[in-house]
Amino acid sequence: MSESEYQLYCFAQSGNAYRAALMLNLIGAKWQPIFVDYFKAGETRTPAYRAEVNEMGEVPVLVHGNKKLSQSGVILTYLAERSGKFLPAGDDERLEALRWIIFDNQKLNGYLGPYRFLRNFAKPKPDPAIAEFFKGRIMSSLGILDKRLGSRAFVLGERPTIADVSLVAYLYYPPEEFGFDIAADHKNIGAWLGRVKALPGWVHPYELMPGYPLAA
Ligand SMILES: N[C@@H](CCC(=O)N[C@@H](CS)C(=O)NCC(=O)O)C(=O)O
Repeated sequence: MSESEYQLYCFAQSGNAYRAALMLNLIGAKWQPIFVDYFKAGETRTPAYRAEVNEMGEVPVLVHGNKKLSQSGVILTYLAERSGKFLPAGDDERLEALRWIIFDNQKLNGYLGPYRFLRNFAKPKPDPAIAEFFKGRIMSSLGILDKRLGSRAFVLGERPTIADVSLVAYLYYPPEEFGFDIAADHKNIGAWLGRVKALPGWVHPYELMPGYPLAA
């Protein structure tokens, strides 16, 4: 029996998993990672993973006792409700957090993650027109987030919530992996990333989750 209260299926290159790993750290939970060999073994695509871990074939998956939760937005909600930390206050904030988490999953990190994958890991390299289309969507969404953060310290207001933990997903990975510098090009996002980074328990994704650097 593990001494950790939580286990998290994850790997270092996954910004989707980083949301859950970061949240566990920020709330001071006792947790341990379970490494998923996504790149070499294609573990998320195996019948065993889909039967025993997640029928959706994705990380992150949070294990808590008999519970197995997937979808980072669900995991963030679960951990916020259990810990009382980063929890939106009241019905209006709860819906507002959900609105930003869905926007993030679909439009911001939902494109940024696959864009980074295509640029750094995909074989064969993608058609440049596809990468350009993704980049256009990403820049539009970054602009929306940057404008939002122009008038508040965190996504919902003056206090960090799960909306922030979701939205930082891929944003701390090195600029070379994207071919553009998100923090430098979007000043409000840059300042907000600094504020999230200053929260007790913050750790970079490559240090927080196993599997970096990639084995040759
Ligand atoms: N919306 C999901 C996205 C999860 C996701 O796409 N995870 C990727 C890794 S970064 C994955 O496991 N992909 C598996 C596959 O495509 O085979 C979440 O936020 O949890």
